[in-house]
Amino acid sequence: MTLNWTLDATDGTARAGTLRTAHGDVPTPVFMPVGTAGTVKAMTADAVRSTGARMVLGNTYHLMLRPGAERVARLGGLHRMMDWSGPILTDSGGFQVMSLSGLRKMDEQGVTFQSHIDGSKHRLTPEHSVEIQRLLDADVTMCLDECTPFPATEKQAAESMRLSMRWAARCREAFTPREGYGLFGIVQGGVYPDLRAESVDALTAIGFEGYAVGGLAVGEGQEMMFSVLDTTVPRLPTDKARYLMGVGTPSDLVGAVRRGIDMFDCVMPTRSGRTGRAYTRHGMLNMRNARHADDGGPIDPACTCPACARHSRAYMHHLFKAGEMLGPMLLTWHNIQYYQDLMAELGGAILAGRFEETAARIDAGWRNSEE
Ligand code: PRF
Ligand code: ZN
Repeated sequence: MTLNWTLDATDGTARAGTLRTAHGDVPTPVFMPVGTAGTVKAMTADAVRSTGARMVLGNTYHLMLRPGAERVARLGGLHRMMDWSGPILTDSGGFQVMSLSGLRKMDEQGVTFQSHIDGSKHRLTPEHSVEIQRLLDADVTMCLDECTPFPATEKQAAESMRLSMRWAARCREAFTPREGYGLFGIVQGGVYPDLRAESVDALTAIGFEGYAVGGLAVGEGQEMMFSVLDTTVPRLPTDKARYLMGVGTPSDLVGAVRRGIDMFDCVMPTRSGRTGRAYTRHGMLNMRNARHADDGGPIDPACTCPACARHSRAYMHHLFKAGEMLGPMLLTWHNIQYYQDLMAELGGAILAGRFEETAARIDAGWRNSEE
């Protein structure tokens, strides 16, 4: 057996389930903090775990360039290297090549690109990406794909999606099944329902341990993203995990869980935390804002993280104004805690058959944000 996902409950089209991996079970819906370069930035692995996070994401692109996949393997794999004993999903590299590297060239075989670190030339093919993810020891390997840019004409989106589907078949061939490990296909097709449907059919004909929806949150807006999910998700197999890549805001997560998505990753909580922005049950706060300078209260009284349990908004404001590194550390912790609490709340609501009332309450908190 490879890795599997089982359904525990549904409420409307929202689902609660369990993902079973070589490094443990993960209740879904799940949010995976982003650990791009072998670290969830500003957090120790113990701190990440203490928020309730059960699974993290790593990146093929960054780790192949530095410290190198073979070296990670020699160091005992990514779990061992970063002291994360839970499951890890690694992205395949295609998306990061497009967003980060300099000169790059796509052809049928793969993608050639220049490192954003030192300009050196590298090549990634579907086979090579799968091999790197094996060396990293990823519980979930992602197929190499091309994230179709937005906007794209239907013809561009079709050609891009069909290339990703041919690559998906090659990834399936290159992946060696192992107990507790799995390969996920990635649906592309831009904002075009017929292309999304063709992509789902191509992937399900090949067969994967889970299905990701890619190519969203690239500028199309929430309404369009939800409309793509409305036509795409119902076509996906009901007995496999569904992962929405690189999404999103709390309101995106609520809307996507409502539409049957089980897994998420996003840099928002970590990246925002490093720049002073705090997610709370009452919207977003900017800790650099002068109105927090004398506020002795916590960021969010309902939060159990150390920033909220032991410190004031005034102290957080001071740390960011003074450029102290504890500011980003504490606020990253808080934001990951917020995302974990949000997902646990949604999961609990699905199990209790109260998804819609919980979703409405969470959405209401987001009507007044500082920025
Ligand atoms: N493909 C891959 N990784 C991704 C995306 C994608 O389309 C996205 C799109 N939001 C984020 N990360 N491989
Ligand atoms: Zn907190």
